[in-house]
Formats: sequence, structure tokens, C-alpha cells
Amino acid sequence: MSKNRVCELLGIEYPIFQGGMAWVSEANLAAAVSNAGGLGIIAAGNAPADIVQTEIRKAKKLTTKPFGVNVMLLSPFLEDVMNVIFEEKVAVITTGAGNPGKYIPRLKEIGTKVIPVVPSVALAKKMERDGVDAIIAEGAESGGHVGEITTMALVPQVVDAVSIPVIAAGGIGDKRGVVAAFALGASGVQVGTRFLCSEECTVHDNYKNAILGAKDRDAVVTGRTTGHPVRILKNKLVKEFERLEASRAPKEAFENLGLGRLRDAAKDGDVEMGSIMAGQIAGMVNEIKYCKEIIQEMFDTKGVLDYINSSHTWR
Ligand code: TUI
Repeated sequence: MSKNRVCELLGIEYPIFQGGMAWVSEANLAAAVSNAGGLGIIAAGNAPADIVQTEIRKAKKLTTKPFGVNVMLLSPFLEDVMNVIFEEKVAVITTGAGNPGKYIPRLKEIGTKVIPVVPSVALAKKMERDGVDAIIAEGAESGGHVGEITTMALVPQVVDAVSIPVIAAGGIGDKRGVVAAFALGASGVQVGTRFLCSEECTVHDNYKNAILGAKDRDAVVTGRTTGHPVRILKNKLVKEFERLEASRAPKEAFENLGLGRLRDAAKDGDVEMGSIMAGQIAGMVNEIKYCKEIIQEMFDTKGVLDYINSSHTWR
């Protein structure tokens, strides 16, 4: 697979990133994915910098392969988290919820690759101009905070608009999704929900079981009217959000209801009033597997390898 642009850029074996999921993507999961030949990613989320540093150091003990850190650019601890990235000389950062532009020159100096997540063509073009190494185009099928455009429509438009490699994210849960992403012109995929249901993921078992039990229409978007749409599994919390939306409650009511809910689900296993972020592929995840199995099932099949290694593009 040496011809693949993402593998060449990062020195990895398979062009697959494990999505940076706040409260979920810890050192254990990231190291397992990297050891299996993909790019494991630790999510900084809203965590204080010392916690991020501890996870990075744990991952360094668990793998000698490259791994990344996902930086949520709205974090209250952003500056301190970035200082940890510089100090630890992390191989790759992916970013969400903003533009990492001002950090790029310093990151280039230490050799860190910068790969932002974007939900639109305009942001992809802007970030290419700012000097990022690749782009993750994330469609509305993904879990957590979502954009408007689906992966099917977004990826080919971003591929046409930039010349750096594009990684497709959102709605990819097995080898069919991988082949589809490459057919759209992507050079790699990012997968979140499927890796959450892995043996190595340290999220609470109730969270994993909620995904295993989910059907096709269970990963719904709440909060569209607030301007902060989030895809989560239907539960009591979703009903409460819907009640607030119907009564046109003030912004503060949503903020109060949402506070700390992701942690409640991920750490305490509160799947009634916790926020179970998951993508639309939740309905096709029916079994806990090892990260290595997940990756090998996606890539180590003749048809898949032939397709993604072929120089053919449909453009
Ligand atoms: O970041 C995500 N998805 C997430 S983050 C998350 S956890 C969390 N979120 C908020 C507060 C506390 C915890 C759950 N899901 N996806 C990446 C993503 N980034 N999607 C869209 C964007 C994005 C949006 C705007 C990227 C750039 C951007 O730029 C705006 C600008 O003005 O530059």
C-alpha cells in the first residue's frame, strides 16, 4: 500500500484514522489502532493539558508507531494543550471546531503534520492555503457535532477543490464504506463509532452496548434550532432536548441540560440522561472486535486492496 498518499505522508500501513472522540479516544485505543497499522488518535476534547500529556506519555509506552492528538479548538485549555503538543513533539494533530492556522508555522518547525477536520469546501480551501498537510472532510453521518453536508456529497467536492490528500469521515463502518470513500476520491478514511465498539476502547460498557443495540434511525441530531447540532443516540436526554426546543427555551436551558452529559455516558455509563454520541453507522455495529480485526476486515480483502491501490479515479 506504499503508493497511498496518506500512508506515505504519515508513515503508516493502512490509510485509516481512528476519530478523536472526546472522553472516548484515550491512549489505550489510540495505541491499539496505531499498533494495528492505522493512525490512532487521542482526543484532547475539553480536558486540561496535564491529562492530555499523561495520555500522550501512556501511548508512547504502548506503541512505537506514529499516533495523533485531536485538538478541539474551542477548548478552554487550548493554549496549554498546544504547549503539550510542542513539548511532546506529537507526530500528527487533527483539529476540530475551528482553524489551526496560527499554530502551523511552529508545528512545521517540529515536524508535526496538521490535518484539520472541515465540514465545507470553503474551509478546506482556506486551510490548504494556510499550509495544512491534508484535510479530513467530515459529513453529517458522523457522531457528535455535525455539519450539514453528507459525506457522499462533501468528499468529491472537497477532492475537486484542493490538491492535498483528503480523508473521508462520517458514515464509514466497514469495507464497503472504505471502497465508497475511495470511489469519491478520498485517499483515506476516518472511523469513529466502529472503533468505539472495540475491545481496546476504555469507554463504559453501557455506552458500547447502547451502540450494539442501536438500529438505523437511532442516531439522531438534536439542537438544530440552537445552532449546535449534535448527533447522539435516542434516549431520555434527547426527549428532554426536544421538549426544550418545542418550548423555545432560552439558550442557557440547553447549555445547562447538556453540561457534562458526554462524560456521564462515557465514564459513568449513564445511558439514560448521558450524551451517547455516535454516527449513523451505529446500526451496523453488532459486535465488539479487536482494532486489528476491524482494520483487517476493512482493508485486507483482495477487492478492497485492488481498488484502493489502483490508480483509477472517477473524476
Ligand atoms: O469536532 C467535531 N465533532 C465533535 S467535537 C465533540 S466534543 C465537544 N464539543 C464541543 C464542546 C465540548 C466537547 C463532539 N463532536 N468534528 C469536527 C468538526 N469541526 N466538525 C466541524 C468542524 C469545524 C467547524 C468550524 C471546523 C472548522 C470550523 O471553522 C470555523 C471557522 O470559523 O474557522
